[in-house]
Amino acid sequence: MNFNQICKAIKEVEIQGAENIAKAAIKAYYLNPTKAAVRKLISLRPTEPCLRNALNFVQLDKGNITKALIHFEESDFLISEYGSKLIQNESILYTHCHSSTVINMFKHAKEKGKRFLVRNTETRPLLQGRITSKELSRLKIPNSHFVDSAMRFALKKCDMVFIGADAITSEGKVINKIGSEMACEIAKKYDIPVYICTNSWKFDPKTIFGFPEIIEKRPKNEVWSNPPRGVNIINPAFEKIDPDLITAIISELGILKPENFLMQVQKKYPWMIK
Ligand code: RUB
Repeated sequence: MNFNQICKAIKEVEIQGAENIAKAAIKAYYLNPTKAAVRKLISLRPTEPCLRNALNFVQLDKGNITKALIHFEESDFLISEYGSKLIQNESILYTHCHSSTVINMFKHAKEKGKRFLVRNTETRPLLQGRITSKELSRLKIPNSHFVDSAMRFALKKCDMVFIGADAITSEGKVINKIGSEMACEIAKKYDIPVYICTNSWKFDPKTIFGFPEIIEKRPKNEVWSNPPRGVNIINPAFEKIDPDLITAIISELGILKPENFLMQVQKKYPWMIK
C-alpha cells in the first residue's frame, strides 16, 4: 500500500485497533517522512495516542522505526505471558470489539495448554466483534457471539473480562470501544475481574497538562444510511472507563493497578512526556 492508501484504510477503519493503526502509521511515515505526513496521519483517528506516541518516537531518530516495531512485538509477548497466567482451565472469558493484544494473549494461553471459552459482543455499528470471532475460530478457540444488547446476558456467567485500550489518561481512565464502560459496570455488579491488555504507548501524555482525550465521533451513516428526517444520530466510537472499574492493566510493564501503571510508564518513557 502507498501512503494515501494507508491513510484511507485507517480513516475507513479497514485498518483498525490502536496498535495496528500505529504500526500502519509507522509504515506510512517510512514512505513519506515529512511533518505534513505526520499531521495528516494524526488527524485520521482522534482517539489514538499510540499513533501519536509512535510517530513522535520515530521522528526522534532514524533507527527508531525498527525500535518502535520491536517495542510492539516485545510488549505483545510480555502481555501474553502475564495475561495467560491469569487464565484458569475451563473458564469463560469475555471480550468486546477487536483487540489484537487480547487475541494474541488468548492465542498464547491456548498454546500453553489452557482450555477456556470466549464470549464476545458484535460491536455495532462496524461489527469488529466479528473479526474477533473469526480470529478465535481460526485459532480453534471455542467462542460464542452475542448482539450488543445481550451484553449482560453474555457477561454475567463469565469468570474474567479482557479488553483492549485506545487511550489511558493521567487520571487512570481507560478509553476503549463504545460499550466497554457498560461491560465493566456489568462486570463490577457480578464481581467479575476486568483486565485491560495494552502496550503502554496508549498513555496520552497531553492529559497530564489538562487536555482532555477527545472521543472520536464517527459518521452518522455508519449507524443508519437513510434515516427519516428529524432523527438525530450520535455515533461515539469510544468511551471512558473509570479506574475503579478496572482490576488491573496488563502491559509490558507488568500487571499493575492504573495508578501504578501511570507511575511506571512516565518513569520508563520520559521522551513521551516532553
Ligand atoms: C478498536 C478497539 C480496540 C483497541 C485496542 O476500535 O477499541 O479494543 O483499539 O486494540 P476501532 P489493540 O475498531 O474503532 O479501531 O489491542 O489491537 O491495540
